[in-house]
Amino acid sequence: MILHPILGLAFFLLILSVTVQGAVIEFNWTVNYLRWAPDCVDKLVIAINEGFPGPTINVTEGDTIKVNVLNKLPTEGIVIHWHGMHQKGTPWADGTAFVSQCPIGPGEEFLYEFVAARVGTYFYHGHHGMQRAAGFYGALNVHPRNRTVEPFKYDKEYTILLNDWWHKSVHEQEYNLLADSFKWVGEPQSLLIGGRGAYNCSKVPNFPGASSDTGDFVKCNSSSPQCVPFSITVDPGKTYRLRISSVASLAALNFILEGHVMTVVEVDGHYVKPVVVDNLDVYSGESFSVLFTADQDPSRNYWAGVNVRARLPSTPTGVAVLSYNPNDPGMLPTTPRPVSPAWNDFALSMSKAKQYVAHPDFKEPLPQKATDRHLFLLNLQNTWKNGRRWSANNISFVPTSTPILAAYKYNLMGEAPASPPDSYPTDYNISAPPPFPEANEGHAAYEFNLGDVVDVIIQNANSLTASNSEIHPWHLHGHDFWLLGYGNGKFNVSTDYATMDTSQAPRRNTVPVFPWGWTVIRFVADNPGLWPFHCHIEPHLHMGMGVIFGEGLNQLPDMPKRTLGCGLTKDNSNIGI
Ligand SMILES: *[C@@H]1O[C@H](CO)[C@@H](O)[C@H](O)[C@H]1NC(C)=O
Ligand SMILES: *[C@@H]1O[C@H](CO)[C@@H](O)[C@H](O)[C@H]1NC(C)=O
Ligand SMILES: *[C@@H]1O[C@H](CO)[C@@H](O)[C@H](O)[C@H]1NC(C)=O
Ligand SMILES: *[C@@H]1O[C@H](CO)[C@@H](O)[C@H](O)[C@H]1NC(C)=O
Ligand SMILES: *[C@@H]1O[C@H](CO)[C@@H](O)[C@H](O)[C@H]1NC(C)=O
Ligand SMILES: *[C@@H]1O[C@H](CO)[C@@H](O)[C@H](O)[C@H]1NC(C)=O
Ligand SMILES: *[C@@H]1O[C@H](CO)[C@@H](O)[C@H](O)[C@H]1NC(C)=O
Ligand SMILES: *[C@@H]1O[C@H](CO)[C@@H](O)[C@H](O)[C@H]1NC(C)=O
Ligand SMILES: [Cu+2]
Repeated sequence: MILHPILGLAFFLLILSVTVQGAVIEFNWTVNYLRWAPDCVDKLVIAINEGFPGPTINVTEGDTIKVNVLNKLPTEGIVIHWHGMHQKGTPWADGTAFVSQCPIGPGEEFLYEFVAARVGTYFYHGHHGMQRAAGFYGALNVHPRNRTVEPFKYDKEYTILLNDWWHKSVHEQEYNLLADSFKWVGEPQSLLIGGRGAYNCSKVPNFPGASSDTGDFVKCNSSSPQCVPFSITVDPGKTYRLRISSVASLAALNFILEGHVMTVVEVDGHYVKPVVVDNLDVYSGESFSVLFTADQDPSRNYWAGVNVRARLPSTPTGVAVLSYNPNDPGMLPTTPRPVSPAWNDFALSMSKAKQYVAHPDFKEPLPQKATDRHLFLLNLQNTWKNGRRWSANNISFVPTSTPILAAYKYNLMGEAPASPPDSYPTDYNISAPPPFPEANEGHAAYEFNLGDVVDVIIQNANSLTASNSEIHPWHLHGHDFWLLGYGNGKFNVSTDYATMDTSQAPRRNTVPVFPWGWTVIRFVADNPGLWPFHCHIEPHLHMGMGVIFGEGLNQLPDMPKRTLGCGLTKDNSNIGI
């Protein structure tokens, strides 16, 4: 076709404008409980459109995502957080209960509408109480308009979510964690790949002759089609992209493809300098793309496996099948299940995490200096009456019944709350349990002006248990930050900046802090809104391990009325409508 030059130009501009605007992709979701047996044990899961895990969303960068959510849970409110989406101009659509909106009540509908601005591997999940741990999650892939711009090639892709799984109800877990008689959730019963695991039914009490009279009847059926291992089918010689995210409630996971090396090419939606690995640490909240080539003996199948690291594991390896056998794709390998590196080799954990740096062709310039402030956030485990909490700078986050975004937008915070502290006592000994372990409760935001460049130093410390410190993956809403570095011990501003090579700083939305160590991130406060920054471990967040960053507080966009109606926003005169 030969186009008239001017018409041709018009045609080109038309295409360009379509490209920039993107399409509107609409979904209608009904959220309800579903009896399901992800690991062969029958349980109630929070399902979307009667499916578990929730549907994978595939859109193209620049598309507008519209999700109509109908909450059919009989007695609970819900919200959906779009993990990794920046929500620029739509902070109300971030999907955090009592931060960005009122929960969607039983029987109510809600419309999320936002732009999937950046390419990458993401996911979505419930962000009210611990509903994510009840199975309320799914994958969200944002594809490039033109695949040839990606710095790698592959033939086909699979998307898999990794998760840990408990048989105890999430309500009981939530209650136990905050009760005066604190009770920990313990280690997971199973690990799921693609929503599937396999509990050993012989371990279920009284099975198979169990009766419900004792009240602890558990139905476990190892032949249930719901717990057939996920299968990744391959053609010999082809290259595959696996999009992997961890929606784990607690566990730090390690992913392995038996007999195959993987090349990590994307972390949290950003291309990284390719790294070849034998196994992959995946912390809750992180997303990776890895490439692998089906270059092994095609006469048999291989395991994909996932193990717990960073806590003494007591959960069997979760498995999927890497299948070269199109006739019987589920045929289980006869080889031993994959083994991961020692759970407590934290030096290895840190060196693995340090491997991921920005891809040289996709580096985004790092603001050279923090212009606003250095925020030192001390991770602390605290006592609370007879119970337990976690805190950041000694404040344990407790939301109120008024969404914080609305509270700032409509001046409902009441008496100006004391700003949370920027630091912690300089003589604090991070190697010893807190000498005065009480914390204070709070929900005030750290306030930033638009354009501020902020460095956050997340400082890990000993928990209440002697000689114990845990990994915490911290996730920032509304942004990607630059990851400046990791280190051991107490961060020293005058000496430790020099130890960090920031020339290839990757951008991320989630980053771990290692035991007794520190992690430094930098971000630009360029997104008017109220953005949680929190540990992605569900029980830790539930116990208060998070803060709120408030940006451009005098330029907050209007919130649709449907996000309001709880707490002080029940009174229309408060919000001027
Ligand atoms: C969603 O539901 C509305 C109202 O019933 C309907 O008009 C629309 O076509 C549906 N969209 C999709 C994608 O199913
Ligand atoms: C995609 O990008 C490649 C390389 O940049 C270019 O040659 C090709 O024309 C592009 N395709 C489209 C449909 O824009
Ligand atoms: C989305 O893409 C994944 C591969 O990454 C694929 O498995 C899935 O079927 C796709 N889902 C839809 C609804 O297109
Ligand atoms: C399952 O549990 C039973 C009872 O504890 C044990 O004898 C058996 O070896 C277990 N099977 C596997 C595959 O671990
Ligand atoms: C276990 O599941 C299989 C497959 O759905 C079914 O045929 C069988 O009846 C189930 N067993 C029990 C005890 O429910
Ligand atoms: C910090 O605590 C550790 C562990 O209790 C102890 O060995 C060390 O001496 C303490 N350091 C200081 C400076 O008090
Ligand atoms: C935390 O606050 C409590 C109660 O106000 C206080 O006793 C304790 O010293 C504080 N700890 C730190 C590390 O600031
Ligand atoms: C930081 O390191 C410098 C140089 O070694 C030292 O003088 C200073 O005391 C250290 N500061 C802290 C808070 O440890
Ligand atoms: Cu944590």
